[in-house]
Amino acid sequence: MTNNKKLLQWVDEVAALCQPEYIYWCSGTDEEFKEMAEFMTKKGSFIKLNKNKRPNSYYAVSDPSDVARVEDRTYICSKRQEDAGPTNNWKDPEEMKTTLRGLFEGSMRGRTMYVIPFSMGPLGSKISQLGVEITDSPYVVCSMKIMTRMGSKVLDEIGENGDFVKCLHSVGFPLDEGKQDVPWPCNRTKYIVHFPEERAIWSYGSGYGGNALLGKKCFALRIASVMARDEGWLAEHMLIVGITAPWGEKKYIAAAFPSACGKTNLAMLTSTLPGWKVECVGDDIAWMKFGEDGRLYAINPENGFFGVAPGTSMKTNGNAMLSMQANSIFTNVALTDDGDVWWEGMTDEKPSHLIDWLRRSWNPQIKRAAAHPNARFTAPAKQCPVMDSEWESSKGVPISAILFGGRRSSVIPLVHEALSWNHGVFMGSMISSETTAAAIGAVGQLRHDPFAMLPFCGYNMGDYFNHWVSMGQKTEADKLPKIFYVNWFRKDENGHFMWPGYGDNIRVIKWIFERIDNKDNYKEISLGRVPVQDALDLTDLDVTEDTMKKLFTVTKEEGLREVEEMRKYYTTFAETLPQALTEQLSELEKRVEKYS
Ligand code: O2Y
Ligand code: MN
Repeated sequence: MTNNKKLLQWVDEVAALCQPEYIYWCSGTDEEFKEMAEFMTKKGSFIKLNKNKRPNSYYAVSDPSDVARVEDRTYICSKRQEDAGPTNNWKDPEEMKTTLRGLFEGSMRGRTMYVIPFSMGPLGSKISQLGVEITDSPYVVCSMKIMTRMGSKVLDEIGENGDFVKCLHSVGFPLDEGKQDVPWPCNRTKYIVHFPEERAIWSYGSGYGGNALLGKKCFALRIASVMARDEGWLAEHMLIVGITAPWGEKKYIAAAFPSACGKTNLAMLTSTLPGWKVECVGDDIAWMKFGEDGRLYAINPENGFFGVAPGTSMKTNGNAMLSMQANSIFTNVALTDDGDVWWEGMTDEKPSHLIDWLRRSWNPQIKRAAAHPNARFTAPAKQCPVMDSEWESSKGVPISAILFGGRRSSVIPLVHEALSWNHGVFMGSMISSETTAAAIGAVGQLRHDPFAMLPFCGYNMGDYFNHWVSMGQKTEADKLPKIFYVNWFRKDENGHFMWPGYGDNIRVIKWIFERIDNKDNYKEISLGRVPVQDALDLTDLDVTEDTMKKLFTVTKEEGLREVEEMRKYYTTFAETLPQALTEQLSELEKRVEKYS
């Protein structure tokens, strides 16, 4: 237990408001996970998977209305509306608290209230941060055990006087007299609310992923981005990997892609170039601080992966498949007749019979998908066969390059390098991606997603751009990571992808590795620096010279259209847009004229 007065008082306050039947302080042990999972199994919320196929692993399906993050119900309740900015939903914090108190009042009746102390990042690291999630969902407890370092050891770290981020969560389904529980309790009313000045999160009505596992998007991105702005560091939606060259030299890179652009695949890439190796530090979030040597050091604040299952296979991401062989939770995938899981894309041949995510009998003649497109696996990071030896380093890993990218079928080259830090910040602000079936809404529409942070920035995006510009002034230019923009998704005139992607992306990373060392193997085009002919290692790759040329072609019309689109988008940020970015836009326009 704890003597921390602030924590004890908060737990009392929440209990008085939510009126649970019991209060349980989570110890974070493996035994506790098993007991909790058995309890969920008895209740009908979990199905235990075949232990010979997936030991200590469980299957859950959500309510069909609770399947993804709810961006339109996500709020940044800073005191001033301008601090939330034009891209976030905002409400006055006091008004919002009144609404939320009304919803949370009695919301845990008949349930157990779990207190989960957790650390984002390795315990004891100066870059890590501590939080406590109070929840009425045992599914959240089991998932937080995988996704964070949690339990008694974190209470010790918080100590008698330590601070922590308050994360309050309720599924909003009280078990009043006579009311029957359901396998996936939730509420049609949903609120995912952040109070950045108070460093607090209140989440109501959803039990799913980013809405409920509050350490992830809510804390590690929305609240942490505010902490990072205030304290001079970066909390980013980025994977982190270590790249080892055949001669043994290693460099670390971080990369930001919007959701559904293959971040987990890049984080665990199996190289097709002999001697080149990729190892994983993290697949979704990076916290980066300057070290004493003036370089940026990154940690992965998470302890597990919450990855999209559909499309993941031994061919596309064998390391992810191996990470989830045991001790994992699967949500909204399909169940096989022998007690294992399956999803679209897992195998070439579909099983002859399944129970789909809506608990209906399924066979391959049925046209609808057996797994939900946003179905997830939750797996411990330490089970990934290619975790980097430094992935839990307290100091973090030194970052030599930052990659931005999106899903663009035209215009954006396979890779281009920024001409300066500010040009790199401009490239981050320029990220846009074509939507896929994994998200609600029309497919193939271009959505701006600056720094892949649009749904995750806890403050005004214009101020966020300023923060990035200011980070470039905190150290010497040659100590800053070099910045690149990649696009694996360019299509030809017949709509076919021109670049093979997956393991072959190492060829692009090899060029980036060489550019970090200032190898003179580039030329300048309008958008930035691209590889000169033959600088990309295409050994044993079946891509024609013509295709390679097309992968780097940006016509004058395309360039000018991009400039116009950015000029229009930038008006969103009005006077908060840094002058440095307006200048970068003018420079780009001049280069489009010059190079076309
Ligand atoms: O739909 C959700 O709740 C999950 S979203 C998610 C999960 C893991 C990593 N990234 C994301 C994302 O949307 O970027
Ligand atoms: Mn993500």
